[in-house]
Amino acid sequence: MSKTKLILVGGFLAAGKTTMLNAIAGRLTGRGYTVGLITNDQAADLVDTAILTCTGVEVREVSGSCFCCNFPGFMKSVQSLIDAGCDLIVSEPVGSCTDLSATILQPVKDQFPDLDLAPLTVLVDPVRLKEALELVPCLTHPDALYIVKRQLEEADRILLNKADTLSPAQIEEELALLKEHFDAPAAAVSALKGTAVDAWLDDILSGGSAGAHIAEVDYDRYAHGEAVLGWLNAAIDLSGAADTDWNAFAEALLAKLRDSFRADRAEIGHVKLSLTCGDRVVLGNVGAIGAPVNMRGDSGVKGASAVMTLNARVQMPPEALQKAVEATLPETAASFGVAAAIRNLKCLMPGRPNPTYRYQTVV
Ligand SMILES: Nc1nc2c(ncn2[C@@H]2O[C@H](COP(=O)(O)OP(=O)(O)OP(=O)(O)O)[C@@H](O)[C@H]2O)c(=O)[nH]1
Ligand SMILES: [Mg+2]
Repeated sequence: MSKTKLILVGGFLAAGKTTMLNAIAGRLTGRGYTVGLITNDQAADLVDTAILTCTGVEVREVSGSCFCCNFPGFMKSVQSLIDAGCDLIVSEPVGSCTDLSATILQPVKDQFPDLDLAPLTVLVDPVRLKEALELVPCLTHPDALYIVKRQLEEADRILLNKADTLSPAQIEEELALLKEHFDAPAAAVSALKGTAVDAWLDDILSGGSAGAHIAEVDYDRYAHGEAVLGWLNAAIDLSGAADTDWNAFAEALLAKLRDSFRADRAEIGHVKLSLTCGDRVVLGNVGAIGAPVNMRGDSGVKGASAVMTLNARVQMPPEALQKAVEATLPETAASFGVAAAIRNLKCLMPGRPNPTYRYQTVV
């Protein structure tokens, strides 16, 4: 019997991990694999799980802790997907996590030799790369950018994502920067358009060592890089008139949240929502205070009630983040004649990473 393949797709917040998992689920099914996906977050109510469930493949969620700090929980999800018949599993670690080679890949190689681990792929956003290399001014905290650099250092493969937003000359420039600063082979892709995604899959599915590098990580800086981010997950029940325009509501809420964070000069890691009305789903997100709101999913979604999941990772204390959401939500709701009832809300500052395992050497 052939081994189950396990692929980890890392990268900082909003780098495009979930978009990539969404893009490859169908491609891998088309290649004959039975695919399973795993999402991960510090708290429950995940927009990513809602997005990936739409792919139709099996999805598991590890929430309440990152994979590295809950290795048994991660492996339980892997086993559950194997039990469900999956022979290829793709997992997305939390975007603010690094040191995955030491805390996930080495333990998997050591303790689960029956898994065929693919090279660790790390996605990077072109703007974030320039921020991390201090080539552009930014509001992102240097310790958050420290995490971005460690992610790229430990990668077996780097994907410069969102290549569709760059000119050929800009792609060349960014690939040259990656080559100059990091060891792993890098390629430009667009998870959104599917460009160069099959070539990357061909590469990582054909073998190659996984977890070949362990980065030197200063856990004080790493912990601080995570702690500068407030982290909010909420489930919210919405009700209004029978013809409430939920696409417009979602877009207005995200724009208002972004504007409120911009006024506070609190850089956004990622703010995203999914809104379900009957069997239709509205998706939206914003990845920086200077960025436009992106809307995806179904259009023309109207109805009397909806359920919304909201995830926000913003560079501000959790109390301030919660206050901003609790002020913005009723304002937007009122302007649409909507009643918003928060059913579940968790707002936290990620705790110091405390991995289950941290291997010092490559297995
Ligand atoms: N133009 C463009 N946008 C992309 C691409 N890939 C992802 N995006 C956009 O980037 C934003 C973030 O994408 P996600 O896939 O949610 O990013 P993520 O890394 O999973 O984010 P977290 O789970 O919050 O860490 C979304 O608006 C995506 O549509 C791409 O190849 N091109
Ligand atoms: Mg994601």
